[in-house]
Amino acid sequence: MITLHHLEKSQSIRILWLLEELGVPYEVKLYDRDPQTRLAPAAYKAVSPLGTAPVITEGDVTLAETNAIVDYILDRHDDGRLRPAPGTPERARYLFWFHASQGSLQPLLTNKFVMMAMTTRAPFLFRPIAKALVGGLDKAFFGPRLTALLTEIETQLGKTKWFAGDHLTAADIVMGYSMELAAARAGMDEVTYPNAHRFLKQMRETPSYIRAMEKDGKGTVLL
Ligand SMILES: N[C@@H](CCC(=O)N[C@@H](CS)C(=O)NCC(=O)O)C(=O)O
Repeated sequence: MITLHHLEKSQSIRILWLLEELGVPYEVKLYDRDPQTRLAPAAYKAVSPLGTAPVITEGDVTLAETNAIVDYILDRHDDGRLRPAPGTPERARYLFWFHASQGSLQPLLTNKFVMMAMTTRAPFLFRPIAKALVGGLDKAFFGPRLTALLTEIETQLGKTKWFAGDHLTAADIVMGYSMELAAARAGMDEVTYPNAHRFLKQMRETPSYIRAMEKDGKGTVLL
């Protein structure tokens, strides 16, 4: 049986949602973040090869990296519902959003968050320098890339109910966490991005997502 090692307020929520959506038998072990560093605790790092969440174990297999875990689970437990078949119009959209989530959006959001934390945690005298540096990086690199992605998200969700089409797929499951993060911390507001917020509402009302959130018990985004 799959064991999901679930770190609170982390990307691991996607795996919990996926397992609930598939109705696969699984076990979940809950871990709190280290109260000081807000990183994964030592017990978690002992399980995860990269020290990061999510990670699953099943028999001799230990697997980290969100999208590797999603594909591993889908390979065994999905009949094609959550991963559109090759050759269908949904397939290209599915592949794009499934990979854009972990290849582009999530790294941009994580880097932005780390940079913001740097400005508040830097020693007092260095804070103005840190702020100027981070502001410059954001203006030249992170800001434009993030805006381009959020604009593309808004356009896509203006055309289709879910990211790949009319039905929920694993692309929505991986995008979901990043969308919550973008709304909470990266300026994806309801006025500029109404379709994105329509997606978030729809996701939060999905029964399998509600069940995952109940098992998680903490809420998704680290603030
Ligand atoms: N690319 C990795 C990123 C994993 C990652 O950075 N996870 C964060 C949780 S949102 C984490 O483990 N943070 C705690 C830590 O670094 O100790 C994936 O998709 O699994």
